[in-house]
Amino acid sequence: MTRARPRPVPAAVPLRGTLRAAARGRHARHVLAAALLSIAPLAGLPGVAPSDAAATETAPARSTAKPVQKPAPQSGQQAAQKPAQKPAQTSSQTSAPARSKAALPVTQAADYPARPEVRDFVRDMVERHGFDETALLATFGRTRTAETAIRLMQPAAPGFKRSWIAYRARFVEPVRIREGLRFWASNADAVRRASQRYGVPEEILVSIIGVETVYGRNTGDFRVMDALTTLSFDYPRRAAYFREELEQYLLLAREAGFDPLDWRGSFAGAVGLPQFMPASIRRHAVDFDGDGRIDLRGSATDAIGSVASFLANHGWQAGGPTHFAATVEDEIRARPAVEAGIPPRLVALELADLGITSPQEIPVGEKLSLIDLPNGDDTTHYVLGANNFWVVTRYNRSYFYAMAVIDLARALREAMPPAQARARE
Ligand SMILES: [Ca+2]
Repeated sequence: MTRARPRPVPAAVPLRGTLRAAARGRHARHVLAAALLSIAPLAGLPGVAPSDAAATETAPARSTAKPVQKPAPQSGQQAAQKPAQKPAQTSSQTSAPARSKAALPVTQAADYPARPEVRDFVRDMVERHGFDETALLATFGRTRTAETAIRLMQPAAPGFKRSWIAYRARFVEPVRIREGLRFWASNADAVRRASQRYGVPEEILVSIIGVETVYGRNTGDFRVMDALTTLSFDYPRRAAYFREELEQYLLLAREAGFDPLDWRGSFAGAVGLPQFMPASIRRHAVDFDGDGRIDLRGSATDAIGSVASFLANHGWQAGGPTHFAATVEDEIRARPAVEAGIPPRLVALELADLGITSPQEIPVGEKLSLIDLPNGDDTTHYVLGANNFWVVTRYNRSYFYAMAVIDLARALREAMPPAQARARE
């Protein structure tokens, strides 16, 4: 019998626990850095982001995915871990954190214009989008191979055991809660306006930006052009996805009038406070501060509005639940529900047939999915994901990620109700 309800939010996650988690983690260095961030909040160490390693393995049937925000890893369902990133200054930050060695991408010279597949790509951009062939080849001539990006894209080592508790502790932690409250208070109008316009709770918007970049501190130090080109042409497993993103990025650069080599982002090419991939910028980002341009790197207001727009465009139901507590009688009997994947498809009666119930009242007809949150060799936690849980996984396909966003949101909400946030403004 396993019973899992969202764990109560600890008042403070002990640093030591985070360090222990770091020692276990595949991206130990980054976790460690995040832990250190709580000692020296402005030291500029890279944050940790959801890792596919921490989140995958089960639940294969996730094929109904709409375009995702983050590149899904090789297994096809869980999003890539986020890169080691460089802190960036944003309008909401008063201090500019120092650079960290750990966050610096390692690159090497490459002769991309000489490669036939790159020339094919360029020719295609010329034919379909009217790019200047010589100019685009020159851009590729200045592009370097981001070796770190390839390394960070590697899937988890076989035998790696995910731990939801360790993963959660990286995100629902004192620095993000403290900085989240600060960000919420100093952007109270934008957060409220975005919530009202798009129907997404304020704390979810604040939480996502915290999980992604610790409110702009860790937006990435990779040249986006290097990252996307490397993953398009030197990482075959994800080449199709990244070539699309590279195409979108070049279109974006042309539309917005910047040099593609100027922008920095994550190892996967995600940009700004909310870490949008180029296709998502073009499709979902909004100019929410009304200055006539979309700026996810410098405008917290644009970032907030864009996160809300993204979630609304992916089907967020205003006022709807994210999840319910689950009681699983027998894990083997419940297995078909886990294997059915994240998309909510099962109603309470169908779940009951598999020995899955909830201590909470579930509305009749509510479609749910059974989310398993393993803890290494310890007891697996379960929740019942509703539509809005699914929508968060469109931002990053990892359901560990989605649950962490939801739990951090709850911690933020409990720590500061919006009325208080407004009063503090
Ligand atoms: Ca703007």
